[in-house]
Amino acid sequence: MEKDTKTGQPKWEDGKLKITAISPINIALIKYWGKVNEEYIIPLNSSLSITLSTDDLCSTTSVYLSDQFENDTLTLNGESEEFTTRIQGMMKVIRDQVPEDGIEVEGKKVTKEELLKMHVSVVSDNNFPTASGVASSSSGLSCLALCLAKIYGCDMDMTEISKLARLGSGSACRSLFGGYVEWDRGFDNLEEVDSNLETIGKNSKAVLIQDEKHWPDLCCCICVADSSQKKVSSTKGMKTSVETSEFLKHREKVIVPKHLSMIKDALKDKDWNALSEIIMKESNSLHSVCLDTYPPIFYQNDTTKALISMVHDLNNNHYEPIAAYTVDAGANVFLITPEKNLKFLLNTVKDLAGLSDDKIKFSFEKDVESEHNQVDGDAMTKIENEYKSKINLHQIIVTRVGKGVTIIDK
Ligand code: 2P0
Repeated sequence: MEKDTKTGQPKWEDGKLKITAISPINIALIKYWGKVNEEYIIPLNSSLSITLSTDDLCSTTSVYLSDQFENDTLTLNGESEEFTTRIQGMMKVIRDQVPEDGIEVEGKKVTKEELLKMHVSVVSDNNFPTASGVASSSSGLSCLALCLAKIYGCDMDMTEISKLARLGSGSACRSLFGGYVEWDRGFDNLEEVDSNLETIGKNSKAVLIQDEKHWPDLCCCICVADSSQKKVSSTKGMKTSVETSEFLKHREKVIVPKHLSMIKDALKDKDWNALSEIIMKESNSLHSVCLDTYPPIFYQNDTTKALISMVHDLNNNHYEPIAAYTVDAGANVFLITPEKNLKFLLNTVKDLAGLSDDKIKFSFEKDVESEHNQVDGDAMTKIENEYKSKINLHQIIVTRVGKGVTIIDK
């Protein structure tokens, strides 16, 4: 079992205990869709994601403990929010694991009884707009899980903390590690689930497949699409899929095991040809399940579809794939590409969408080599004619693979 390498400790601030962490979002390359148990948040299938750099998108969460607080509070992006049942569940797990002899912070002892009497205040902010539709649950809940484990002095490594994050939101467990991370569902056969829930709850966890240094040049352009569609939340959407989609059963039995095994090989070998194909087929498989759900769920809009077709056209006109697309429970398109293609890809999408420079967030632009001409002129003219008026974007956020959740000194 890997040991916890995050050394940050809580401190005192105005008589309150405090700890702060920053956490990345992760984008699933093998998608989590469906639960076999809602209470323990046990997924129908294992999934695998790329962790994106906190330099570009992150949640910053501070947890305070004090006997001066009258109740537990949660503030998200400056707004007061209810403590959800899921967060209360996380608190219970943590409070059950407080060490018998309490904790010592900056030379001052706090007994277990004192810790348990204190109320908690959670303050969390994202450095990206909620309106972007980029899901923040993976960063927010992973951040909270690490802060809670640390402030209560629990003896938990990152694997254990991933199980706690999972109880807050399934996909959050994958943000505990950087690089390429699997959420192992925790069981082999569906038949064993009902009678073994507690054991499976202990086995369902994040596993580091390759860290961020293994394949550091994979980048991601997050194409934030205009979407006026009514949004079906992932939690609700995946529940309806479990209840109604026959195709989801095939996905669990056949497609996901195959894609998982292939993607691990592709990552190990840094095989971009193989990786890009699996990423795109997986995304298409998720949205096929959504269409097979009754009533169907439509997350993709015309922009999403145009970007998907455009990627295939670009890839068909190059000796190797230029980019891979992946789409979650929304219209946004995540374009994954090796760094050598990044500027060409970004400029192509930016021009097709008619975006001005102020709509592009690209923090590491100066570290990236300038654009190479990837696709010949005739093919580019065709692509421009085909997609010019079909791509409507709010903004593009450029990022790359990065580290997992980290305690910071704040
Ligand atoms: C994923 N998604 O693997 C998939 C792909 C959306 C599409 O995980 O109910 O917010 O909190 O466990 O984690 C979104 O689902 O759902 C999600 P809950 P979550 O990233």
